[in-house]
Amino acid sequence: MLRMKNLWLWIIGCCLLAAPSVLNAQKKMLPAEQEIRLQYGADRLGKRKDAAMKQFRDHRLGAFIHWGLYAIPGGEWNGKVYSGAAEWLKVWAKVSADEWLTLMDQWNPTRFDAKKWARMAKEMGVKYVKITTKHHEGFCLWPSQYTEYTVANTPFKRDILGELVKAYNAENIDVHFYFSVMDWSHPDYRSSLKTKEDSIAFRRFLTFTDNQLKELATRYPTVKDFWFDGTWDASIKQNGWWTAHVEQMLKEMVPGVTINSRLRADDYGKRHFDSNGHLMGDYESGYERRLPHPVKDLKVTQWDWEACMTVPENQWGYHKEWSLSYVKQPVEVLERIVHAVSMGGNMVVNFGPQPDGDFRSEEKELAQYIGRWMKKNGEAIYGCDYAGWEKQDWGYFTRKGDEVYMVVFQLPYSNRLQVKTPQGVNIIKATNIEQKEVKVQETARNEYQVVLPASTPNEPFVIRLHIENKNQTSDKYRDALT
Ligand code: JFZ
Repeated sequence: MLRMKNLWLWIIGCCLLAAPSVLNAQKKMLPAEQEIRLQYGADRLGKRKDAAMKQFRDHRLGAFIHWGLYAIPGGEWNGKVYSGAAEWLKVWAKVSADEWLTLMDQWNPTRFDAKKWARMAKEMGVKYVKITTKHHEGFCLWPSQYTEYTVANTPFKRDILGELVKAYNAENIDVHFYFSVMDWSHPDYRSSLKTKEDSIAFRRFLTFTDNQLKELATRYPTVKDFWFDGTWDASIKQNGWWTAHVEQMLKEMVPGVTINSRLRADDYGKRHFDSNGHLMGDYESGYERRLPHPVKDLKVTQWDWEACMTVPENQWGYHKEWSLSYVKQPVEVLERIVHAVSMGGNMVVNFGPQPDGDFRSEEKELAQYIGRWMKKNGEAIYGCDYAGWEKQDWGYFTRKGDEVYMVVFQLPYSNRLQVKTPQGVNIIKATNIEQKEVKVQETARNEYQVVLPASTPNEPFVIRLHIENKNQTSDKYRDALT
C-alpha cells in the first residue's frame, strides 16, 4: 500500500516537473506557427550585415537639419508667438496653404554658405547629416520639376540641397534625406480616404511622391539614406503596399541605401514593426526626443536604431524664442549621444538654421563643444556598440571588440567606479584616453573598482578597459557552500 502511494507521488511529481518544460517548448514554437502571412511585412529578420549598413551603424553620430519656409516667421505669426514646434506654425496659427506658401517670396538666405555648414559639421565630428528635403509644408529645398513650391521659385533661386550634398560629401560626410510624405501644399493629399474621389486623388498623390523620390535619387546619387516622416495618416496606413514599394524602388535605384522604419506600414496598417513583431525598414526610428531605458529596454540591442533629439524641448525648425522651453546644456546633449551608443543606437542632434542661412550662436557653441569632446574621446563612440555589461551609476559602457569603454558622467565620493564583468571576462588593464594606466582592483569574482586619480577631467571622460575572455572562471573565488 505504502509502495503504491509512493509510486503515485512519483508519477505526479514527474508530471509537475515536466509540465513547465512542455509548456515552454510549446511557447517557443507558437510564434512561428502563428505568424500571419504578410505581403508587405518585414523583408528580413535581424540586422542587415552589408558594408553600407555597417557604415551607417559605425558612424553613430549625425546632425539633423530642419530648414524650410517656417524659419522665416520663426514661431511668430501676426505678432503672436506660438510656443509649439516652429515647423508646425502653419497649423498652430491656422494659416491656409496658399498664404503660407507666399513666404517663398521672402526666401533669401543671403548668408547661406554650404561649405561653412560642412566645416561646422566636420568640426562637430558628425559623420552624416540628415537634411529636410521637404517638410510637411511641401516646400522643396531642391528644384523639383513636379511642383512649383521649390527653391527655384524664390528670390534666392539656388539649389540648396545640391550645394549641401556637394559640400558635405567634400568633407567626407554622408548625406541622408529627410522626406515628409504628408504634404500640406498638395491638393491631392488626403489624411483619410472617405470617398472614391479621395482614393483617386490620393493615388495621384502617391505617383507624385514616387516621382519626387525618383528625382531625388537621380539628381543626388550619393545620398546614403532616406528618413521618412509624415506617414502616420490613415490614408498611408491603408496603403502599406505603397510603403513597401517605395523602399524597394529606392533600394533598386541607390545601392546600399538605408531606410528608416517610419516609412512602413504592413498589410494591416501596422507601423514600424509588422503584425508579426518584425522590424520593417533597416533601422528603428521611433526614439525621438527620448531614449530607451538603459536597463529595462535592452531589447533594442537586437536591431539597428537611430534616435533624434532637439536641443530645446520640441523645436526642430528655427524659433525666434529659443528659451520658451528648457534648452539642454551641451553636456546633456553629449550624455544622450553616449547613452544611445551604449545601447547600440545612433544619435542625431538637430539644428534649425536661421532664415538668413546662418546658425544661431547657441547651436554653433553646441557644435563646438561636441566636436572638442569627440576629437579627444571619439574612440569610445565611433564604431562602438552595446557592451553587454551591467549598467553602473557613473555612466555608460560602449565597446569595440576587446576594448570596453567607460564613459563617466557622475563622480562618486568614494573615488571608485564599480565595474561588474560578465562571467569569464576579466579586466587586465585600465587606461585613460591618453593611454596612461589607471589603477583597477579586483574586489570579488567579476567585480572590480577603477580607482580614480587624484584629479579627474572637469568634463565627462573615458576609461578604456582591456579585457580577456576566458571560458571558465578561475578557482580563486569559490562559492560558499550553504
Ligand atoms: C515629426 C515632425 O512632425 C517634426 O516636425 C519633426 O520633423 C520630427 C523629426 O518628426 O514629428 C514626430 C514624428 C514622430 C514622432 C514624434 C514626432 N513619434 O513617433 O513619436
